[in-house]
Amino acid sequence: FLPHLVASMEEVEQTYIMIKPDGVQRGLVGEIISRFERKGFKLTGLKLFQCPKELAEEHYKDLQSKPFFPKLIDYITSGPVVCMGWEGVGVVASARKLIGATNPLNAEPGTIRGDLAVQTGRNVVHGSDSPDNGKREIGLWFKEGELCAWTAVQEPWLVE
Ligand code: IDP
Ligand code: MG
Repeated sequence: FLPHLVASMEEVEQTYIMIKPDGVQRGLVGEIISRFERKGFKLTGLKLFQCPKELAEEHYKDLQSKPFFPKLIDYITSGPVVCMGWEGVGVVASARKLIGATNPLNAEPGTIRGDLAVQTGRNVVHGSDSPDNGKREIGLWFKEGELCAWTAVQEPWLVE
């Protein structure tokens, strides 16, 4: 292993990515996971999960006052979601770019929402909006022992 070729720990971030119930129902799980894999990020946690209402409300607590909040909670709890932790240099902002704009009609082609979704209320995937929220959300959705710290053999070929 070549530690001198690996990015300093400060540059390495964690983000919480979730395939929403529409993504699972539409059979897009593999397609979405592969986009983060191919980019070069490292999966640290992965599970299929039926989200309880309380957790959905906690996750989206900043949007509590929005008129669409009750519908958002119904949507997120309407079927299983795929919960993921992803790690990498700049992973938080990069994942948001891979995901695309909140409204899929405004999302660029080549992004997940731009290629695979139509409406804001069915936009197939979530990604944390800051490194702090990445840590917070991973802590919210995963229990201790559900995450793996591991070394990917490709790391020195991705980060100098
Ligand atoms: P983001 O997912 O791109 O970060 P946020 O503004 O954080 O977007 O909103 C969280 C989620 O709430 C969106 O992904 C979408 O599912 C839902 N949402 C946001 N705005 C609307 C709206 O105007 N109508 C219906 N759902 C919305
Ligand atoms: Mg958001």
